Amino acid sequence: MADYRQMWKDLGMDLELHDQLCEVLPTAFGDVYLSQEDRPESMDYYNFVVSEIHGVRPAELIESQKKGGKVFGTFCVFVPDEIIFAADAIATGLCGGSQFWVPGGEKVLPTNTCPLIKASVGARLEKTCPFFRIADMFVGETTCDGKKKAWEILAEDVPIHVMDMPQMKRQKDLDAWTNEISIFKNKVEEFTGNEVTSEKLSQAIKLINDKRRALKRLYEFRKNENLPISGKDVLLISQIAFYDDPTRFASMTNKLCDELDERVKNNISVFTAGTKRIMLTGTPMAIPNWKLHHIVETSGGAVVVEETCTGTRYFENLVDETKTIIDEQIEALTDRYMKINCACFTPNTGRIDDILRLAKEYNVDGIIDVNLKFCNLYDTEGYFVERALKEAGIPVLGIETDYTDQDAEQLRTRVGAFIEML
Ligand code: BJ8
Repeated sequence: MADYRQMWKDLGMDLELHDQLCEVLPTAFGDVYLSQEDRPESMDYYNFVVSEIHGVRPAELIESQKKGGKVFGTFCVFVPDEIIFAADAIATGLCGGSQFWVPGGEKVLPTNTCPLIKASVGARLEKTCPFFRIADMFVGETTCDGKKKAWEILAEDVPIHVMDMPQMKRQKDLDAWTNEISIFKNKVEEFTGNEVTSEKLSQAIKLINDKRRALKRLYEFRKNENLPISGKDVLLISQIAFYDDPTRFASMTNKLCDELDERVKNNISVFTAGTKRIMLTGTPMAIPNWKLHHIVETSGGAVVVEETCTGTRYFENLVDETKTIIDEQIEALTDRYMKINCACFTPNTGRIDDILRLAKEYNVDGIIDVNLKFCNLYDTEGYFVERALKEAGIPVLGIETDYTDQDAEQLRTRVGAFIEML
């Protein structure tokens, strides 16, 4: 990796602690990713992005700040990136996916908070992630109680704007979300000094839709009987989508898809015939959380689709590109975003419909309902998810886990037994 120490120092990072993180990541990546055989050559790009994860992209963000640009850090797929890019600013996902950051979060949060929240707060407060140092403003949302309260703690350290999420999807809730997007637009305009015009918003809608189209194209390959790419690799790509430059990301992902087209023509599969096709559903898997994919794919299974926010919920449904008046464009954003079925809504039956539809589309043999420890929303909703799957005759395994390796062996046994019986 190139030398970024000066940059990290200038960002006020804790270099000593950060060195510890830099030591473990390459080994973890090597074990999980580079050990795979016959990976598509175009994965080199994503390998490079990970190897320079705290270097290349942070340097680009700092470059844009030097030219007067602002960077917004986000934690939820409901925050409309389109508004941010339309104001000539940059959005970057900030969710923490490493156990390394959890103890830092536990210093200020109750232990029984989900690891995603603890890691995100720890990464900021312990000064060990450049993205958390660079973001000029954080954008939170009122999705779950843990996040809501965590924003108040983070707000003591960094400017934060919180979007008020409706809890239901009645017309008045959709109107409320349209209003929230308008408030957010005003905030972003004020903070950046740039107006979000309808032309700019049109361009940004197209920009983010292009990223969604690239991801959708990638996911289509996973419907094939012969799988030209592993689930682990697709997870990595989805995780990188949250912080890479959107134009470059779409172009690199389309390039990879061209290679996958060739693989499909030549019947190349990275799994042996008979490998069981597994869907994961549940809470998001923020980078570098590769735990369950790795266990599944080294236990006789292939992950073929994720009904998660680092999966289909991130890219399904496009924003209508035909609107040219700002109010209508904002309504189009509401239409698209309110189709995301997160467990923070009540009721959330749309998610069950999604899972059943995806199970058919991707021809899955079994589903693992995986939830981060202490996520009350997804854990409770698991009751309906697992019942619906049983009724549909689809085998399901419910799992609760965190970012530690403590349960890895036990999970391996349970996942192995589940795949065995499919
Ligand atoms: S739209 S899933 S990204 S809220 S896992 S922090 S819910 S306690 S991440 Fe999410 Fe938006 Fe929903 Fe998606 Fe809370 Fe649960 Fe933790 Fe969660």
